[in-house]
Amino acid sequence: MEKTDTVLEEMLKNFEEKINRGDAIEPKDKMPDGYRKHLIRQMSQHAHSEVIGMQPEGNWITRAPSLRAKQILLAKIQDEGGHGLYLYSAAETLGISRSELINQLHTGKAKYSNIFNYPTLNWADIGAIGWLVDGAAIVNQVSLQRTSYGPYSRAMVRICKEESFHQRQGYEIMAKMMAGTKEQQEMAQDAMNRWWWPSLMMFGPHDGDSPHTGDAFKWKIKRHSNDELRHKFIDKTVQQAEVIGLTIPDKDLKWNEAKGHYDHGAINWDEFYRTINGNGPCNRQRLAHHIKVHNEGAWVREAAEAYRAKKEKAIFNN
Ligand code: BYC
Repeated sequence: MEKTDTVLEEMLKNFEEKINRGDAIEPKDKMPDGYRKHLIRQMSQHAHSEVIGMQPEGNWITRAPSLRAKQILLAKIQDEGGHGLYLYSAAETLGISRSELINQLHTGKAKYSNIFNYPTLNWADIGAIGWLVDGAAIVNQVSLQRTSYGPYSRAMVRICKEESFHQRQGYEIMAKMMAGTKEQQEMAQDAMNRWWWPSLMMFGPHDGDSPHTGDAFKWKIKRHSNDELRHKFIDKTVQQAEVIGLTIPDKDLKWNEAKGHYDHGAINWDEFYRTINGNGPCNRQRLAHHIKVHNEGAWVREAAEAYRAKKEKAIFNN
């Protein structure tokens, strides 16, 4: 018994030394259960967000205003599916199966980003998603490139390369609309008004109200706090909005010289918690669609598994 405790203490010491040196933790390394669970929660929610995030954009593939816009949107949505797959694979290295991860999504145990529970009402919303939502995601994901878990950090490097193209795709749509007719300008501003506040919520609750931040910093899973990243996003986005003539829908937005960033108005946290707890405008629709498509795709998974089993048998019988 005493020996087991000593072995456990030694394992924890090795883990903490690695974290403190800034070394990556790899799947075969010993890690505390809390670290493993924290990562499964965050990485699976990240993967679910990428895949559920395909739905609001997919709504506009058949109605894109030109062939060029349609090709670009298709490529972007396909990228999001790919990001989900890297992230599910990275989460699986922590010892949880893909089917369990999906089950947690379907039963409401695992969350996905608040932002994908809002509807895409018109083409300007596709611009707002690319510019604001991918813009917010990049700020968060650039920081996560230095997260302590190797497979997550490497997935982020790859994902960030694609996200910056997504952000430019959205900004281009908004810039074009702002250079267009009065109606187009109004559509762009209306989309901005609807997506701005939910985009700020993507960074999670304020630092003092964020229960997971303490452990996340201790284990170097997070490198910047929710508020630090939110400010970074606001500072760069305000300038981009000015360039194309959009107004940020926040009368309290003001440059704070002493702090070196913009102060912003109050975020509606009731709306945030309502949404992440399943009662946003589109939660039920998003989940029902995922469950339906997942069930319809069962035969593909069964066929792939049968093929794998046949191959394995052929290899081991020879
Ligand atoms: N939405 O203690 P906190 C994309 C939850 S997709 C929902 O601060 P943490 C794209 C949080 O989970 C990119 N829930 O947590 C795709 C926790 O609840 P639980 C998506 C949220 O983990 C398609 C509770 O609130 N990016 O780019 O330290 C098309 C307390 O929060 C949210 C990621 O997933 C939220 N926004 O920090 C276009 C980034 N915020 O789990 C674009 C990876 C908080 O105890 N994730 N909650 O039930 C992270 O970096 C961190 O998990 C967060 C939250 C910053 C989001």
